[in-house]
Amino acid sequence: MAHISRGFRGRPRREVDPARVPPGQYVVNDFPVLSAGPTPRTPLGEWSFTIHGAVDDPVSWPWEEFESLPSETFTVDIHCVTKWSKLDTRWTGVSVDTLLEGVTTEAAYVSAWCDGGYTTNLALEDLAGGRAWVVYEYAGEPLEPEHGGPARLLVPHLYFWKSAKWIRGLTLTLEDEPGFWETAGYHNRGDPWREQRYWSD
Ligand SMILES: Nc1nc2c(c(=O)[nH]1)N[C@H]1C(S)=C(S)[C@@H](COP(=O)(O)O)O[C@H]1N2
Ligand SMILES: [Mo]
Repeated sequence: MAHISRGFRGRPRREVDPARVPPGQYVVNDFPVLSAGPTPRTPLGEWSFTIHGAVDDPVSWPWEEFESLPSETFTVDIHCVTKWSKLDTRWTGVSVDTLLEGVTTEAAYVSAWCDGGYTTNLALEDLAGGRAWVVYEYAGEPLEPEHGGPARLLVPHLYFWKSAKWIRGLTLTLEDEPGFWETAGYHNRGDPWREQRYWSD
């Protein structure tokens, strides 16, 4: 009689709730690195985070001040347009709501800019309401340079290219200004649940 063994072929995979996986995506356990260029390494002493553009008063925090802003630790799922999704990723950082608290603006759009020159555009609405953060810790450790350290934008409800690594600031704008991938043909908003991958979607 055959002995049915559950086997020891590596760690058992956790059951994935299909309702958590957007259309066309598959779940990965590793954390792929996707960068359009080399990894910048800006010393913390030269790092600051700036909000400017169509605002009454621009604001800027050097690293030590940024780090002491009220932070949140939270667990979210992330979805890359190249079709991998990673569930239950844990981050620590500052909510964009907190960063925008003192900011008066007529702007409806934001361009996130980074060391290295990458940009991505978002509706201000998509950064507000507790759905976007500037994070500096992943899984309880300082964010690795390859994944955007010292700090990256995290907008988990949109495809991961909107989560700009090595972020240094937000420019608030009256008109929407497509960023690096958006100019190259990717969707302007990138909602994974609507599978908004390319312009034509
Ligand atoms: N500055 C910058 N941010 C970036 C990118 C980049 O090339 N440069 N790539 C984007 C893309 S396409 C993805 S999928 C994620 C990848 O993040 P990861 O390398 O931490 O997985 O970062 C996004 N943010
Ligand atoms: Mo991506």
